[in-house]
Amino acid sequence: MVQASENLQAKPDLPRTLSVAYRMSPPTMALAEAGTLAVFGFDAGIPFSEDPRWLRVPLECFDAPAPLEVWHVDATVTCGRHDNVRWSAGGGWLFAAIELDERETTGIEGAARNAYDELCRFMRTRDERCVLRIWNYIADINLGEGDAERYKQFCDGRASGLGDFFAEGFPAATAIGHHDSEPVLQIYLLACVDEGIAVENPRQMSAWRYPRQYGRTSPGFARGMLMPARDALAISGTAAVIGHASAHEDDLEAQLNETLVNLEALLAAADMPEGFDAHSPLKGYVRHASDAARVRALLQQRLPGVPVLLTHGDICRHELLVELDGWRFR
Ligand code: 3EB
Repeated sequence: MVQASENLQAKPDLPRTLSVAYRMSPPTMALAEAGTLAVFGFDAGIPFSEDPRWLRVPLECFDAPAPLEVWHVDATVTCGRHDNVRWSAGGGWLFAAIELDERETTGIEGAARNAYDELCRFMRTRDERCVLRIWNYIADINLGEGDAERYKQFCDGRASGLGDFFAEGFPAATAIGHHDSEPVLQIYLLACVDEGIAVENPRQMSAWRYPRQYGRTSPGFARGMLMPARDALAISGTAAVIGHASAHEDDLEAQLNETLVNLEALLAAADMPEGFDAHSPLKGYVRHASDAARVRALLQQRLPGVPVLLTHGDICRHELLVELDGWRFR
């Protein structure tokens, strides 16, 4: 997608973006603060809370103790539940999450269809109808061969549950495999009353144009999404994909370097300043736990001072060993 460059300039009249940060504090403290839209825990042992703004993400964190991810808005936040959807909203922003157990929905395709169908029905009740960013965490993502691989079944179910909901353009997204003991599909999203701008990566084919070899249904996501005020870029799951092909099979360091080149190209396409800083929370997904220390060392060298939450997750193509996503704030 080519954007007129004036579209990318800051729009100070629109609501400032929410803030996203990693913090070492108890979830109850983060939830008690004014303006907390959502709090994410990455440590399997974190105690459960009934607050709809609290979400335990089913990924092990390589940092112990794991930090929390906290989303803040400059407004009063309300929250609630709507069937299987939990949500919170304030200042024009909306967080919504759904978790469906595949054992109750005949597998991953049905779970994805039902989850997206329910999320879309919920979104149609809200004023915050512009979905900017989605995260998908899927059990056993690479199980199965060819079109039967579970990630591809997920893509089929996602497309069928969405129908034409994203006919005007896809949000930024991540789809990662988790290793939780329960086969639960977890999806959460960020939406706003105002539209963002989808950004594509000039080094990568747009995912919705991927050729048939990657599955019956092309994955529907944008490489990045500029927030409505153009003050932050939400970065989709980014790996060593050039054009549509995976690069550097079996070479962790080369894949990570290629991913960083892809991220810089995306920042440039979004007219964001180059590089990352202390206010650019990134997340790393590492396929093999034995690679975590190497990934951390390489990232500390290449992105010094940048907060990176490193998790154990499977990338949706079996040959990919590492993926990054996150935020660049202007
Ligand atoms: C890629 O570049 C890696 O299916 O929503 C990245 C981000 C990937 C999102 C998705 C998939 C998705 O194709 C895979």
